[in-house]
Amino acid sequence: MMLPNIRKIIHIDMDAFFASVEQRDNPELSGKPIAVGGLGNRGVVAAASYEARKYGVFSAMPAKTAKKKCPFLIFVKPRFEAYKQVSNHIRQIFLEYTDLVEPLSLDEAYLDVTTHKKGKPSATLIAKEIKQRIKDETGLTASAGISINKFLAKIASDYDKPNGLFLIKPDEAKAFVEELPIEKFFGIGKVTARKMHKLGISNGKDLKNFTEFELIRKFGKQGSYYYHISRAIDSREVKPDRLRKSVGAENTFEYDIDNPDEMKQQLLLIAQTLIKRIEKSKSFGKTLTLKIKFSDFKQITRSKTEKFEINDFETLWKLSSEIFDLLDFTNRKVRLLGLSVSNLQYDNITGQPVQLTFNF
Ligand code: DCP
Ligand code: CA
Ligand code: CA
Repeated sequence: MMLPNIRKIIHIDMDAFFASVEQRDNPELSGKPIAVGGLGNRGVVAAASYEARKYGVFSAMPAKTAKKKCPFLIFVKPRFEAYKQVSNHIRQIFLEYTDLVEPLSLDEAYLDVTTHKKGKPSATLIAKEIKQRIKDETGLTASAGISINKFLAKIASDYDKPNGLFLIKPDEAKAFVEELPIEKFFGIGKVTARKMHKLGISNGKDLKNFTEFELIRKFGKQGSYYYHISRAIDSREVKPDRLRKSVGAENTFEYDIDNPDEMKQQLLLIAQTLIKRIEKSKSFGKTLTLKIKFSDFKQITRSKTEKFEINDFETLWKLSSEIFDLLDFTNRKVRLLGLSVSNLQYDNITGQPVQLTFNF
């Protein structure tokens, strides 16, 4: 008899990544509430140690707020080289078990261990061993999730954090998703969650009351994804070496635009979409590129690189305007405008110029 085609997917994510590296390398910081980043007057917290989280300090929080919540909070300057080094190290460990390793950012990756290189009897044992090796070789802890697909593995790694190991077994998967609050679904942000609550959807089970057609009508392309994950189905493969290189937004207009003010108005809408995507995917880059396609389909791009990651709307819009205002549109009509941010913080991990285009 053929065995059912069930995949074994592990998702590994480092605990309080930047903060843990800083605590490891500076024993004075260990056991203390620290925040990496947050320096400068518009700074935000990149990573908070678990000690700091007890006070309600979290990633992406403005430094000012963090300081109010935890007056003794120690701010530490990020050292990306150190994080990249750990990132490469854990990746080498992953690759000893399988070639199917897909990093999502510096500190996390999916591994497909359906077939693997080590002759281990179970995916859970592999995950345990990987966690132990990360601990022994880097001094840091990671959390692992194990299940039958990416969606469930990712949720599982978050379930038992920090230093977690959580398995969602094949025969438990459906029941697990039914109970899962939609806020915990990877790919459902705050806005979508609110919209779902209005429709009476608060967990996976509620989602199943809607047909795929209804969900697509209400949520666009993502509707189909929601339909399937609410049934614990996620057929996305683990794609080795794929890492987002840029994040962008663009719009092709219904008619060609010749008025620069109108173009700028459209650009503002695109920038608003882009900042949401930047925040959602945590893809903070230093280079902003404006793409313009003219009515004759000729295309130009203009870029500008900052010293810092572009992580707020004000900066994004200021840069976009600076690039746009330098252009001359005399006698030209525009059919498409686009903005993208590249030169991402996570760039160097693979060296592969692959552009990811998944939508969540
Ligand atoms: N990061 C960042 N800015 C953010 C979020 C994260 O610079 N808004 C960086 C710092 C984090 C690292 O990416 O340490 C990994 O992000 P995670 O979301 O995985 O968060 P942590 O690893 O810090 O914590 P957790 O233990 O919850 O995974
Ligand atoms: Ca992490
Ligand atoms: Ca992560």
